[in-house]
Amino acid sequence: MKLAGILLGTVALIALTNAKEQKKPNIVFIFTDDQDYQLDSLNYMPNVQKYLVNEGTLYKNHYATIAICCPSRVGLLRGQYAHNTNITDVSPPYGGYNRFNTLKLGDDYLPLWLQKSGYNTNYIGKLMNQYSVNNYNDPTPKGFDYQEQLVDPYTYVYNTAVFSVNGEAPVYYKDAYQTDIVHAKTRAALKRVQAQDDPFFLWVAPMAPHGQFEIGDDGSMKTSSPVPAARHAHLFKDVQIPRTPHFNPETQVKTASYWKELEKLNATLVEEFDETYRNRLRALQSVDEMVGTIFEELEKSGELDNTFVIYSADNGYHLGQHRAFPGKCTNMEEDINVPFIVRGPGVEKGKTSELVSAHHDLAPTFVALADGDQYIPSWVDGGVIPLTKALKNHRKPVSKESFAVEFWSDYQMAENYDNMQVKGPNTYKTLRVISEDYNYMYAVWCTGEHEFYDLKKDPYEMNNLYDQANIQLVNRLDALLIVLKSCRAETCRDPWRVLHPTNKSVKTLQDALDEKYNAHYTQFKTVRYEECMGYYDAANELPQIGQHFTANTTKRHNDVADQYVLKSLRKRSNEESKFILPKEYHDLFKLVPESSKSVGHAVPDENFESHALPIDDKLIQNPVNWAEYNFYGFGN
Ligand SMILES: *[C@@H]1O[C@H](CO)[C@@H](O)[C@H](O)[C@H]1NC(C)=O
Ligand SMILES: *[C@@H]1O[C@H](CO)[C@@H](O)[C@H](O)[C@H]1NC(C)=O
Ligand SMILES: *[C@@H]1O[C@H](CO)[C@@H](O)[C@H](O)[C@H]1NC(C)=O
Ligand SMILES: CC(=O)N[C@H]1CO[C@H](CO)[C@@H](O)[C@@H]1O
Repeated sequence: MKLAGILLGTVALIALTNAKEQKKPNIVFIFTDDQDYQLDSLNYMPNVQKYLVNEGTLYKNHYATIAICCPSRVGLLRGQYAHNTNITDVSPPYGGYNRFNTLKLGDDYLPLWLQKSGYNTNYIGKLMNQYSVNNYNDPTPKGFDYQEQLVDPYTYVYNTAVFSVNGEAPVYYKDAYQTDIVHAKTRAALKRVQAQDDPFFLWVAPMAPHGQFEIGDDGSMKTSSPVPAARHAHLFKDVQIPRTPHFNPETQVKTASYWKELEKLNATLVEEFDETYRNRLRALQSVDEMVGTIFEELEKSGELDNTFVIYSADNGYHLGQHRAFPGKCTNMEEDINVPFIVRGPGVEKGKTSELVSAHHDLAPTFVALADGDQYIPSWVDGGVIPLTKALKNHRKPVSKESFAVEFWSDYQMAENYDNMQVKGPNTYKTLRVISEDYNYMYAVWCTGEHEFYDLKKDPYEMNNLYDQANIQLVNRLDALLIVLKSCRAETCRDPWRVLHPTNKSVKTLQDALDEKYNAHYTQFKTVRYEECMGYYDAANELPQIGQHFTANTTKRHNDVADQYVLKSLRKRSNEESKFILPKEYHDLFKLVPESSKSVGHAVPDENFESHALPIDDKLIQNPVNWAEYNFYGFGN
């Protein structure tokens, strides 16, 4: 008895000592807005290269499963697909901060799970659309020990930095460059959290390289190129958008309704797009400097070796590929494949990984790093990305090689070009399957049109093989899409369990292609929409899991009713495309003054917070429905 007691005591003591020595790792998450992976933006970021790519692992196959800000961010915060959060747009009624709260999504999400895991949680920068001067404390976002968010309608104005700190009335920083304030706040946050005992989670979300928001003298709202800090405005004069085969092609090879009417871009537009591309790279320089500061601070405090630093973006971006005007929201690689770089204890250095992962995997992965698996609700769709050896055998791994990408919209959002927002429906389900042996993109549009690209042979999506592809392959892809477009929790991580309930060894497309399953795959209904809708109604998106069997058939389905496409094509008239902000609202907007001189010459010093000024109370007291005037019409 006595001996056992002593032994137990010793074990407890050893456990205690170990716990003290092995402080849980810190997590710093750098998250940009609209940054591409495909168009080489990372190559223009020397600190990202030096501290992250060279010292960590670059994951080439990491994806956003919906290519627009609010739905992507909420999906990430919750570890879910958009079809499970039902935040499918940037603004009301199908998206935005108010809906996020009405649906109670902020009552059970990443920051709360990390707090339960013992973390001091911090947020700096853009949280999500419609978090504004009117609802910043209605409610204050839950789960953050310290938070400093950008507020609308100033979020996308580079030279007007307006933040709410811990749910207090917003303040602004006169004549300051927004990314530099995010930078200065990040430096201050690192000093603050490193002085504490608890491990910390710091999410830094600069708005760059998102487009700039502007109100014309007549009250018209529009976006334009990002505005670089003054010190970076001269850079990259000779740089151009990569002239890949799908950049503004001579013939339009993408034939789905969304694409087929796009005209070849003239030289003036191409030059404008190139300048936007350069301004994106310039705006990213301030982010890159901040990355440098983050590593210097971590090094100084001795925390670097016990910190995971992760870099990503909410969604990608395209400029001119397949003749598209600048923007996001499509299912092509430029919009969905995002930067994902990880450095930290146990992460391989200087490595490039082909592992497939998606944004809904990040929350469970961060919580696994924080040793808090028990706080991950069972409804979470994502799995744990094997960033380290310790995470390799996690009992909830990521989906092995496949995921779905989805979108719901009635029109294209061409940024900077309001009058080009004319094409009808942008509602689709896309399947991506990526392994060493194959790399497929398969899409079903609400119009009934299909796309199928073999990205191993055709990385630029130039050759839609849907009509020629082996029907046995198409069968499998469509069946897999049935599951992933409606999956929840476990079925998102292992969709094959739904398709092969009695054979657990079918784990990949390769396994399922075995010809002994040919008959099996004739039994499935095919993915289709009842009609083109701009939001998620489950009854419109067929078939649902559980009702996916039909009479045997091997037909290819391409029931594009041209008539139907035309019926739902919603051209914006010129009149409709001009949204004029009434003068009284424009005057409210001007209550935070524009900078009076050129800004962005240097990152502010440590005393910058003493320059914060309160915003006029009239702004807070007069709610404006900015969405009504097209504030979010560019995917802001
Ligand atoms: C280029 O195309 C745009 C959009 O169609 C048009 O507004 C513009 O006038 C064209 N410019 C030239 C020089 O043709
Ligand atoms: C189960 O699937 C595996 C992998 O495709 C296959 O080798 C095996 O024969 C299947 N078993 C049955 C009973 O169909
Ligand atoms: C998603 O939200 C819309 C609009 O509020 C609603 O009509 C729809 O039924 C919801 N979808 C699901 C699957 O709950
Ligand atoms: C739903 C249905 O009728 N399924 C049948 C399709 O054909 C296979 C054999 O070819 C049968 O086993 C299924 O029952």
